[in-house]
Amino acid sequence: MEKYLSYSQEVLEAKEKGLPIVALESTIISHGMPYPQNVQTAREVEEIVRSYGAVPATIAIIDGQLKIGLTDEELEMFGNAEGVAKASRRDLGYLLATKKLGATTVAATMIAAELAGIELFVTGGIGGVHRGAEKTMDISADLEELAQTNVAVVCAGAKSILDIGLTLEYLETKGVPVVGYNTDTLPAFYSRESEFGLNIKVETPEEIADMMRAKWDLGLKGGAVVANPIPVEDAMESSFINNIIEKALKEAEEKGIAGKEVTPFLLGKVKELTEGKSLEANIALVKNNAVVGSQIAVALQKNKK
Ligand code: PSU
Ligand code: MN
Repeated sequence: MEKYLSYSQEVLEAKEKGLPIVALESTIISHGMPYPQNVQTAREVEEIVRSYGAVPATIAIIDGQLKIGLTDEELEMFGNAEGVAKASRRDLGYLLATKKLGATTVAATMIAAELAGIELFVTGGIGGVHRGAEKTMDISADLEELAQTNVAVVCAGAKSILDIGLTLEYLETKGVPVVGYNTDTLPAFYSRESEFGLNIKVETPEEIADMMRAKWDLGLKGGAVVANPIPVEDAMESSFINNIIEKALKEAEEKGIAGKEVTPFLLGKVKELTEGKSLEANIALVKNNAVVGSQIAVALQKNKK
């Protein structure tokens, strides 16, 4: 297994010294944001992680290896490359064997993080149950991963390109805790609230670290969704953004978009229809998640015993 994993110098040292590490995904870089904002955001997020006393590990598939931590050159190359494959659980073996470039989704990043011994992962939004899934069966592999892989995922909730209610039902069935960070409802990514209440609300990073430790000490497999609302000053009006999402969904249906293309198509359409406003919100919420995630990683390192 070791031959498929490759650590950056910074992450290697962090592992040796027992420093807290924060995993970061790369689908958001290749499929979620345009160049050069993607690379710039990735760098800024890494800086935020460092400023909170943790070490960033951006994860991607390059040259037949799962890279745990990218160098500046790798990040620049990756963020600018054409035809990077979106890599979820099912794609890992193929992409490693063929040495193609792969951008790890939430599911694949969780797998890599667990293999690397990293307990915390920061992203923007998770995949989930798509609207109309009762017909299309489009349910993100992210949800199954959350049920079986031991990594806590900090996000800004789920976009309403998904069926948020069904996503929560699925997670409940699979025994995945969904924790509101200072919120009673699941945030809807661009906006701070949704109509869906949560069972667990916590106010400090330490509480999250302690609940994860208790869960894992019991041998209960899987991660958790830590839902951290977008900052007030960056949030978008929910009726405005939902209108746009409706338009994007309609166009996806008319064009017959299916499979792994659905999420990138919808994200791209939303960006286009908001004239870039959604991109600004997206960048702001990822940075905000990095702040909270780094603090949780520090607390997890402390309670590791
Ligand atoms: N949701 C977002 N932003 C994203 C994604 C989801 O708000 O960038 C990306 C993540 O990488 C996630 C993936 O893991 O899309 C889910 O894709 P799918 O629905 O095909 O499983
Ligand atoms: Mn899907």
